[in-house]
Amino acid sequence: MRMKTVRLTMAQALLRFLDEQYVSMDGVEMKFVKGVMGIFGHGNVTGLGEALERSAGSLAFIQGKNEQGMVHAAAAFAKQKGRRQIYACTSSIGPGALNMVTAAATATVNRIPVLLLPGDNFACRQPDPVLQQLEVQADYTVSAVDAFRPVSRYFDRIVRPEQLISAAIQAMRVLTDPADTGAVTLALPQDVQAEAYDYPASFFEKRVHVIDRRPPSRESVQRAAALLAGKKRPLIIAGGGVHYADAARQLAGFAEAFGIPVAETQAGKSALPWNHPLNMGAIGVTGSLAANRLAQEADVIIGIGTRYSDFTTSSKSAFGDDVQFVNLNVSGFDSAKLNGLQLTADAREGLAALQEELSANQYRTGYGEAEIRERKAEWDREVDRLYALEHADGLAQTRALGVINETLLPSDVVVCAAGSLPGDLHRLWRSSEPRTYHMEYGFSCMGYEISGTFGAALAEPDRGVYAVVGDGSYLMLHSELVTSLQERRKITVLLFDNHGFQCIHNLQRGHGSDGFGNEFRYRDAGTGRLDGGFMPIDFAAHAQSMGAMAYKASTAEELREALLQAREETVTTLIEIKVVPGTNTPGYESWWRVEVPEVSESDKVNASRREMAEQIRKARVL
Ligand SMILES: Cc1ncc(C[n+]2csc(CCOP(=O)(O)OP(=O)(O)O)c2C)c(N)n1
Ligand SMILES: [Mg+2]
Repeated sequence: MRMKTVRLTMAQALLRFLDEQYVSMDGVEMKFVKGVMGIFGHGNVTGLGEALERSAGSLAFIQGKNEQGMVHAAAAFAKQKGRRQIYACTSSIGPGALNMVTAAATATVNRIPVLLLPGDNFACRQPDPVLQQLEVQADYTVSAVDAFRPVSRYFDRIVRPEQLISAAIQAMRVLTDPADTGAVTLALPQDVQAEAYDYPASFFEKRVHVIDRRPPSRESVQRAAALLAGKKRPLIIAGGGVHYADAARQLAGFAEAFGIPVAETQAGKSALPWNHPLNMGAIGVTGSLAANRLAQEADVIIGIGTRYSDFTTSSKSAFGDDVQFVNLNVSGFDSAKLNGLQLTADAREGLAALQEELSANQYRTGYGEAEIRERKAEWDREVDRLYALEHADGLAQTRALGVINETLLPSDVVVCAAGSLPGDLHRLWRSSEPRTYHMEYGFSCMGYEISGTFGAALAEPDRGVYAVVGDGSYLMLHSELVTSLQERRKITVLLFDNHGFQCIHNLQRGHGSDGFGNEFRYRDAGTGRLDGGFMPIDFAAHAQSMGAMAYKASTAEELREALLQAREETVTTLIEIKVVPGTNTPGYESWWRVEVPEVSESDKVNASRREMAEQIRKARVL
């Protein structure tokens, strides 16, 4: 009997395959690929472009405006969907492809699935060099697309149409793997996209990929419980894995069962509501005083679904000398960090098993009756103070955030990534529901904010979705704002205008500099440097010129009013918020290692170097 086949081009076959992929988690099935985002060029328009035009099945097409922004949007969509649905992204060759690399890395660092389909040079080589071909003279097998290798969890180049079969199946394996997911790149040479093949019909049958909940081993649970048995001051650090495993409720139950305080990373924030009695708030460089002090005093840290970035560990200075770590993580790579006891498992499964074991052992912490309550109350008062802060020169950033927090609905989603706002939001934002705090802080990639907000809005048609973005990030990449208008998918952009890259300006001045090259000032004719007056940039007019609604606010009252108006708007809306530079939150007993010169003409730099050396002595290396 002859195998049934379907004659399609490689690009047509790829789309037909993608349209038949489903995931299932806890018995709930979901279509995996929602659609394709793309920008066409000669490297994909007649291949994948033709397939999208004529045979995309149920896959939606969204036109990107900048390849980086488009991939950020796709990643944010997947993140907001709990990694259970994606958009694929197609680009041309050369610059179009390379524009996706930064966003590919952002997705991979954050463990978010995105499928990238960059066009590639002709496999047949007949027209070489095709327009935009990188001619690598020493190794002709290398093309621009090889730049995706280090930022991809899976990379493949389809130089014959039948290679698609194994590549597509491997791509799906990685995209749906809870531990190993990230960017998956299938490089598609222009000629091969258009080449036909008799694909087996079974390749296009519906496939359901089960996202397994990896259970912990009996032995590792017992060892973790034994380690915890003698510990009196445990602290839980909740990371993004809590959200991806839908383990927020399990986490609350676990913490409550034993009275263990919880601190949240950027990715873990909103796992517990802000006013949960055991939620001590943010941990690390951008942490709260309550969480950072408890971390210093902890005898054991229970890390759940965290990568332990330097921002979480305050460059490994957040903890006391004798602390031990129990690391519950679905990724063995992460559970091995900080010399911890490795409890490699799904967060929900691991928490359930550990809770059972600790209950059987009648585990108790040594925290005093009122201790946790008082520390939390002290921090809440500090947030209240910063939310109410009045400033002689105008609106303080922390006050603006207070107004926004009080005015937004509890179900609204805030999206942010870089600048001073992630630190302020981590410390101050009061989230009431899981997944309403969408922070990209694995790569902290400027440009994610507006693109990501558009992607999150695609995933959340029934909620308000807000970009919280600095003027610097806005200037760097705002192109998908136009796509949000095109798709009639409203986003609200809260643009904080503080005249520059102010978090870096702060960082610089905190390490011996007088300030250099970070503010949006004119070049001064006298000094020859960028220390003239601030540049007046009308962000509201800029957004309006693209078709958005726009408001301006420079007082708390104007901001509240603008937010209420913006809520009523049906199209993408920007609020330009003028804040006083440098009115972001300070650090709370934390340290971030930034390397200061060993020799300098400046006494301030030399003093900063000595301080750094002192801090390094106190930090752990392991
Ligand atoms: C793509 C990218 N380039 C550079 C940086 C380094 N960086 C981090 S924050 C920042 C300045 C951000 O300025 P703005 O968005 O205005 O925020 P502010 O700090 O003023 O609140 C820079 C340059 C980065 N994170 N991402
Ligand atoms: Mg700024």
